[in-house]
Amino acid sequence: MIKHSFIDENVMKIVVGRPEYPAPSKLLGLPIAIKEGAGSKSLSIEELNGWMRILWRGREVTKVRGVTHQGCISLEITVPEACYVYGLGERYGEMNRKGKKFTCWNVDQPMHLPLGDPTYMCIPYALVACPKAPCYAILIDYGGYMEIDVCKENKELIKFTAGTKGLIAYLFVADTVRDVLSKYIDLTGKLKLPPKWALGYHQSRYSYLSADEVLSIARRFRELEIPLDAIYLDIDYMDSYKVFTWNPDKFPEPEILSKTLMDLGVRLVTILDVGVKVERGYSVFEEGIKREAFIKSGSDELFVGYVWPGACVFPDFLDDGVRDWWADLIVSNLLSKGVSGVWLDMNEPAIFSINDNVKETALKICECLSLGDTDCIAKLLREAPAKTSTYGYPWLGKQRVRAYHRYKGKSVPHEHVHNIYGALEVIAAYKAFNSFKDNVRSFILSRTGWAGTHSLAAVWTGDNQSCWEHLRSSIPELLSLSLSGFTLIGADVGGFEADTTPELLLRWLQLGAFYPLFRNHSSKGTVRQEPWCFGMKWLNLMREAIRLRYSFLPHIYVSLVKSIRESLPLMRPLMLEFPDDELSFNIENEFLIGDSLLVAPITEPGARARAVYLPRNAWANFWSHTVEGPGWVLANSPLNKIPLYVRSNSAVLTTKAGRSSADPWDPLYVNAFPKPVAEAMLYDDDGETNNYLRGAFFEAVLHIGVKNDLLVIKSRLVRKGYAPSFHEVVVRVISRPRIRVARFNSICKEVEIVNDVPEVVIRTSEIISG
Ligand code: MIG
Repeated sequence: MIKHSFIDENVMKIVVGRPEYPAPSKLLGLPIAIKEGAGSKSLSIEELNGWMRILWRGREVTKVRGVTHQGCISLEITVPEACYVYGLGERYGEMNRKGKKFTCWNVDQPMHLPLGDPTYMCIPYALVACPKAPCYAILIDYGGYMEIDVCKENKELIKFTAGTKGLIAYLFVADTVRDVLSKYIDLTGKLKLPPKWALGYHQSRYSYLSADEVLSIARRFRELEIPLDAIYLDIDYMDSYKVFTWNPDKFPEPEILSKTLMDLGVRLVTILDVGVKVERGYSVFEEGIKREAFIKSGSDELFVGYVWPGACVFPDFLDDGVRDWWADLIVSNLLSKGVSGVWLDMNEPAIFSINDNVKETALKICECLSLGDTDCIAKLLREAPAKTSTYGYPWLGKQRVRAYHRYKGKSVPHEHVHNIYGALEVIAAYKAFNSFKDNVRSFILSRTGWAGTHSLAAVWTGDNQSCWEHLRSSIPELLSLSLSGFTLIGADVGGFEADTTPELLLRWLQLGAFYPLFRNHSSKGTVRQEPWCFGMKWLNLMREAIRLRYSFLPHIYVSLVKSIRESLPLMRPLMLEFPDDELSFNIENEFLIGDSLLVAPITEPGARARAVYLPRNAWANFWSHTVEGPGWVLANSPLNKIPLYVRSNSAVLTTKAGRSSADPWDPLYVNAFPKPVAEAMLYDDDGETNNYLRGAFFEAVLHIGVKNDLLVIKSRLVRKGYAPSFHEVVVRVISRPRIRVARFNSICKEVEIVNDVPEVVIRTSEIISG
């Protein structure tokens, strides 16, 4: 009933029952799927009354067993009472999942909160963080419908239940939660470094309706000197919502549009849906039929569902050949027209309806949606025949469907692979980028995925609303994604549905300035959310918020490079850095970017201050330069400020905001808080190609120490394979010590005191020459 083998020192594979369907790890080509057979000195197992006890260096970590019942199997794993359970992919509510039951079935989730379960991206993965070591994580290698009871039925048990005869699980064990997560990321896929522009500010709207409108938006950003790196085209750029087409009247010359934008320093990102319109003469449909590329509902019959274009068929991404075909379509219709990034939507897959008896409703839903009339959708859904769903909701995606994939000549029912459909599309998109220009970094934004999608794509949290609650809840939602291995993540800044207000948008821009992915997006029929829509006062404040992002770009980029090297996420819950401080396990309205910058956003209207928990450490307030913490402090936050803190013995890199991510970081400010010694990693590369993999990057480390009134800075050059964009490095000791004399590599340096902060200027050439 239960078998095991070791993957490496920290990881074991457990099989309960007899698995029937191809494992996602294989289908997705995750590193863990090909690593097998090694032994472990630290892990061992023992049998105990039908349980498999798992020991880490002789000490029990957890117990696992499989239980079958009525065509289902449950894999049960014990959790000590003192531990927290995080993860499960994208989820709403508190980060600690204990005491609740969840569903794994990727859907279009318009409910968002608080009862929104399941969500767009469910990953059957739980991270068990214990204040006292060891910690562990489990990934169930199954892509179908699953229910996860996290210590609800039994407070010391997680139960994964699926409608199949067997399950494969991977168990990751280590002394710290950081090591567990890092091991998990290593074995499910390390992130490929994205282009620098992916970290800039992105402007989106459902939809900018013509090439002229897009250009006027881009020009407005430049005129008003608001930095911008990308503009998104939502579904209306297509001809009748047919994928891989361009509307001949509104977007007649995509190459010219993308070229004109590029000249302004702005990239174009286009949406791509998965439904292919059933229409004779439409080449994507015709070609797909010839290739037998679509999901079937019976032996000859095609599976048909209703989405934007009306009746649609769906590419069968389980098949390699179909993925290659999709990749070719992305190349020839998007990338070769000058599109820089692709935005994969509706790939759960989300389908409005499949049943014939609700066909009419589905078509009406499409109509209401394209008019942006949400009340009409709500009404239709209320009135929709209840029969549309086996799993409880009329919203498709939760329906039990008669749909079949083809894998290695065999038919695989959709319900056993549903949750990896989007992840497979991401693989196709990645392939497109690689085959188009293999040395250029890719940018893929996907709404869904599975374990490992974090290595190839960014994800956003789907259709939130313009309300303070969704601003606030985006933080635990994103941190939960971080703890599930994702690094490039963001929520729609300003809120997607409903009407934003200037204060909400401003506070969201200040928060979004520290999301790894910073995108303003809003729906049809809602108040416009471009930064200039609320008058001069707000424009100035919003511009300042977006510039804040650009001044922190060096910190964000360099921290991203470090995070990738360490297989850790960029946006971190406090607990990941301060596991010895148990209060930090429950803090959900603050986070760290990298290991040194603490961000405490304002999440309420009218607030001009907030309580901030500063975990076990001293912190330098980035704005006032006072040294604070550990413990609770009151942070001032007038409308133009978001509370930020620099961790002791570390440094945060900033620069002057330019107009896009392509502007040089010159000078580069090293905001250090040595107590007594801070270390700063300096890094730069071309931001666009993969040449950094072959050594084309600059890297150096600064040691910044304070001894009485002496500031000692030492540099160590790690690599000079690229000429960095900064010529001058300004070291600022932001904890305001009294410094009179400074030395850089034993050369005397002048100290300038600016607002009580001692500053020392170093030429990059001095660092290079050592
Ligand atoms: O059913 O393409 O989450 O970002 O603007 C809605 C239109 C379809 C959902 C995405 C949203 C996008 C919208 N899409």
